[in-house]
Amino acid sequence: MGGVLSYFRSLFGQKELRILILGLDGAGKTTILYRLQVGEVVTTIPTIGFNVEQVIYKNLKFQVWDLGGQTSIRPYWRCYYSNTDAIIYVVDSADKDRIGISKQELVSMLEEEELKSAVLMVLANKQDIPNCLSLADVHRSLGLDALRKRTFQIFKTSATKGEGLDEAMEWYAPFLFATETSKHKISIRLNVIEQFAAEEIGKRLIANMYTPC
Ligand SMILES: Nc1nc2c(ncn2[C@@H]2O[C@H](COP(=O)(O)OP(=O)(O)O)[C@@H](O)[C@H]2O)c(=O)[nH]1
Ligand SMILES: [Mg+2]
Repeated sequence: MGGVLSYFRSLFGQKELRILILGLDGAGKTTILYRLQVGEVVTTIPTIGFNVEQVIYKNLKFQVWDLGGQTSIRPYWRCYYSNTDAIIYVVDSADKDRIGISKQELVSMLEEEELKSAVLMVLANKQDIPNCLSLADVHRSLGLDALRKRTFQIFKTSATKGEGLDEAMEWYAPFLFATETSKHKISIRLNVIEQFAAEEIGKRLIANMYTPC
C-alpha cells in the first residue's frame, strides 16, 4: 500500500486530469460522486437545470451534470468538454422508458471533437432494482457494439449499495494515470484514493453554467 500511496503522491501536482460524469437526470451521478468522495451515500436532490457539480481532489477534477432535454443550453456544454481525459456515463438500468434517450445523448456527446480521445466507462447503475435491464441489455440498448476507435468498458453498479464501483474504478485507474505516466498496468482500488484523500476532500463547488469559458 505504501508503494501505491507514494505513487499517487508523485502524480499529484502534475497535469490536471478531468473526468466528466454524465447521464440523464436521476441516473445516480450525484450519488456516485459522493461515493467517490467519501464512500458514503449522501441524500441527493435531483439536479435541476445545468448545475455542474465538481469535486477537485489534488489534480483530479470530477465534474458532473445531467444530459437530456434542454437542447438550447447544449452549446454551453462545450465549455466543460475541453481537455477531458475520461467520461463516466451513468445509466439508470431501471428506467426502460428513457434508455433510448440516454443512447441518443451518449451518441451525440461522443461526436464532440473535444471528447474524441476520452476513455469511456459506462455504469449500468441501479442493478439492485428488480427487473431492471441487465448489463447485456444496457450494452445493446446503448449501441455500444457500434463504437469504433473508442476505449470503453461497461460495468454494473448499485451506487446506493456501493456495489460494482470499486471494480469499475480498478479498470479505469490505469487509464487515468496512464495519461500522466504511460504505466498502463497499474491496478489501483479507488478506496485507496479515498483513504489518501480523507483529510483533503470536501471541496464541492457548484459552478454556474453561465460561467464564461
Ligand atoms: N435503487 C437505487 N437507487 C439509486 C441508485 N443510485 C442512485 N439512486 C437513487 O436515485 C435517485 C437519483 O440519484 P442522483 O444521484 O441524484 O441522480 P443524478 O440526477 O444522476 O445525479 C436518488 O434517489 C438516489 O438515491 C442505485 O444504484 N440504486
Ligand atoms: Mg445529480
